[in-house]
Amino acid sequence: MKNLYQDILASISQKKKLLAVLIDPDKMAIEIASGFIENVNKSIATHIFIGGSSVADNASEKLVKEIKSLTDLPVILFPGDVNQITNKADALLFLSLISGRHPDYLIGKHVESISKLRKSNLEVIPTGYILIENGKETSVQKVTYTIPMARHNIQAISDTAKAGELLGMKLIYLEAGSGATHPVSEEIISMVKQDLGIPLIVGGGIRSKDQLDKAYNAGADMVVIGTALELDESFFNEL
Ligand code: 1GP
Repeated sequence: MKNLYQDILASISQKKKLLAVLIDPDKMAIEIASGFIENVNKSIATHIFIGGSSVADNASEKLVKEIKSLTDLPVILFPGDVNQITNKADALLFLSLISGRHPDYLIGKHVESISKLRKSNLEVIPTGYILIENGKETSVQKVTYTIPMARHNIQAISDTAKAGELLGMKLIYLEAGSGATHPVSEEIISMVKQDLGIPLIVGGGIRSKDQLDKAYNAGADMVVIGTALELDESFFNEL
């Protein structure tokens, strides 16, 4: 069986930068998936993430199944809730919202998901998920009733990421939120990265090649782009 986490580590040690295209099953109709995935396949994308804040039961499974038939790229679940977990994907980001203090998103949903995970052969990748204030309220904030971390309090963000690593998490995801006004700043990315021994994912509000390069140069190992590609597929060409 493939080990996607080991592949991520190997790519990073070869100084390769990774790009995940995020697809929200709530926003992508199955009928248009094939045209979109054709563009993903031709692009520099290395991974496909599937997930959203609130997705109808079975929508995630149907979309993952369709996408798996259209691409060889690894398909990783980035679920907003337990109902988005499907065995049809390759791996699952087992997200713990460590920027917040809501027990459901720190451990509760994880316990709820175990009966599903016991029966699946998904690769489970524990991921510390850190929501950072971006200028407007995001859906993660609304759904989880948690407060994002203040942008200016970089030390606290870095301490939170390090605590996640020391708790045994294998990835840290700095999230500005889908459609964020301000992506996570280079200053935050670089300070978090300096002190981190595990791969760093950055996402939220990245809309240009310049912003993508800045995130990479500041230390992001993987960048996630959703909204910009959803709204305008010609952005694939720019990338
Ligand atoms: C959201 O980080 C991802 O969870 C991607 O954000 O949709 O703004 O690209 P965008």
